[in-house]
Amino acid sequence: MRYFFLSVVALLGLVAAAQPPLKIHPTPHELTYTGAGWHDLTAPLEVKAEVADKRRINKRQTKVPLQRGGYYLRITGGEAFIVGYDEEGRLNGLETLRQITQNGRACDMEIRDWPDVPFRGVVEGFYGTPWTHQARLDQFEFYHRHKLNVYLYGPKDDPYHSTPLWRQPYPAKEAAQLRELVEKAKACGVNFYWAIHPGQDFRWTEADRDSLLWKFEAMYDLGVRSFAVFFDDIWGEGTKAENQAGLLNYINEHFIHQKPDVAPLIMCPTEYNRAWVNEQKGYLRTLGETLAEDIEIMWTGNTVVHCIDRESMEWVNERIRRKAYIWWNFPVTDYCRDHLMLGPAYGNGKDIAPMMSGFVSNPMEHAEASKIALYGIAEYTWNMEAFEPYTEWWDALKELMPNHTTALSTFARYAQDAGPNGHRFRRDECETEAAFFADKTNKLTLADTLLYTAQYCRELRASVEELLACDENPQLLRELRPWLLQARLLADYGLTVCALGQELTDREECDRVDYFLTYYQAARALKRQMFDLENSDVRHPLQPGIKVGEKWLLPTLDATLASVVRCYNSDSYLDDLDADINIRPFTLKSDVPQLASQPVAAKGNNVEVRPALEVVKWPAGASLTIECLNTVTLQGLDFNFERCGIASKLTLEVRHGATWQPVSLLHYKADDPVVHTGGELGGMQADALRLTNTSGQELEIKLNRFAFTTR
Ligand code: LOG
Repeated sequence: MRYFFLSVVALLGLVAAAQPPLKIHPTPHELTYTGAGWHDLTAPLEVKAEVADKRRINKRQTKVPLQRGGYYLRITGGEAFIVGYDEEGRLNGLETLRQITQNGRACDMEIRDWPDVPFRGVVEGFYGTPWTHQARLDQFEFYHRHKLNVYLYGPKDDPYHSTPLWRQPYPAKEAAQLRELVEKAKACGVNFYWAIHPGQDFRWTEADRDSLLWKFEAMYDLGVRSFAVFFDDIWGEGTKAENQAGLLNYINEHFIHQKPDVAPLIMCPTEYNRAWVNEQKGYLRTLGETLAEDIEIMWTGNTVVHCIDRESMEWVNERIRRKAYIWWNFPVTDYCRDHLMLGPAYGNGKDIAPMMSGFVSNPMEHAEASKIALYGIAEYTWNMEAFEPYTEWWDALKELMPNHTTALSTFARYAQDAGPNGHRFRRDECETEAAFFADKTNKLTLADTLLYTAQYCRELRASVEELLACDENPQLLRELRPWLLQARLLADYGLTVCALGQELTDREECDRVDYFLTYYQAARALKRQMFDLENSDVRHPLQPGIKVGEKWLLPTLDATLASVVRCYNSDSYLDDLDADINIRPFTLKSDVPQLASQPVAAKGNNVEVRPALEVVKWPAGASLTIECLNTVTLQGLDFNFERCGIASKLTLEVRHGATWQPVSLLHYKADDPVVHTGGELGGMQADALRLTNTSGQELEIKLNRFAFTTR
């Protein structure tokens, strides 16, 4: 009898062990199994879900964590009991229960759970095409499933959020959509914040103050109950700390506090990162001292795009006299639109939860693809200790494409980095392979390199084919498509480079036709196709190109090709082939630090420097130079630095041969910031162009556009 009993227990244990480990996302803080194992649910659990009575927590509720969003969940037999510390906690508990039972199974257990950071979510705060209405509705469901509770609406390119139309009401269609969004967010347990960005043309007058309040009232009527004011990326009058604080305190007192159901105000300062802080001016300290205590202050870290650690939190919190509300500029790609950021959300300190009041991520304009990072961010902000970036990353890919996860992961490993960019924010690409190749002690021979890279390229090629033809998650595939096409060419290029190398190593032994030159031409042709794709209509109009594998695979292949070609050249008396087959028609050089790594792109006859989004400080005497690979004939040139009257402060010169020749600059109208060139430019031959700040003073500009056309 006893033996029988033991074996039943052992069997039950086995059954329990045979179950896949339970994955609840984000990972709960405390989970205890109290029963023998998992069992099929023959009937739905009987669920009782309540909110704790905070004045007198009753006996059944004693285990609820006393924290915003916290909940206690118990499953016993056919019953589930949930108590939330608040309504949010109750919803969180219900979501956990849904995840536990989603496969029609249950197990007796007890969970005590709460978020590490009270406010977690997303700030739609990027430049470029705002998310669609449908994408936003869908995001809120995703946030609900991942216990994210904040969404800040602040797309820079919504004219009613920013200049020029922030004073105007939304047209009927947009208003109706916003109303629907607010309702949907509420149903999903997400606080919908509506942000205004008035600082570009704000006049510190009562009239403008009232316009702002009036707009908030109008948004309140649409259902909005949470508000924010953003003062980022502006200059001049609008940036004064005293004025900003005065205005916000006024709004706080006369609007926020007047409504019984409105959340605390959030503001984004002008000096929103440490690199821009001018200690003498004391902007941050003034905000810290004068801004009402209950107004939250956003912060992006040590630079615009940066990971956050303890030291940087201490630094800012001391100045603003409150816990910073983190605006993390990841996975946003508006400053590197030719790249995707599909990698894990690694890099932030795991010991800083108590030092922040909120943490929101600024995503890519690709809403579906952004979920890869958001998945990890949800985990990080809920349970920092348990956060494993690569595990969450895999789980995210699996949620997005359950049937093609491996293919998606292979592609995503080459689409993680931002490429060279003004913010100098870089991410890993194929970290294990890259480290293996970089480790000199591995003594990789050319044959090894060819063997490994051919393998990687085959895998990439196969993954891309699988993704291009699959019908899972069409929205994601629409977003990824230009980069998938580029990855296919990259993989083909890699395989061609490997064939070329193989040809070289085989040469001596065989007497068959030598295909070296054929493969060499094929490699060039693939480079040409990659270049053409970047300049084709597949790309987004604002995108300077379409880049994948740019950090590790492509340079590795280029280096392999170069060494193979040099080797061929050295023992061949027939040819002297070019070892660098990259097509770089224009390159940019600058001693303006913020512009030094700004890319320049050519599409047909149009050449354009990638816009920089933030305010650029251009030192006196510093220049921006564009070198042309081949001499070009200029047709026209214009630029917009968002500064009226700036033409007289800059000098444009064109070089042909050894001499620099000046070109006149002018505005067509006094109130139009666009700078045009004089008639002499058309027809000029150029090897290089140079624009210099000859005003004798530092200039603050916005690189909205710098473009020229050739004949
Ligand atoms: C903007 C933001 C933009 C981001 C990344 C903040 C506070 N403001 O440089 O709209 O998406 O950087 O490019 C910003 O980050 N300006």
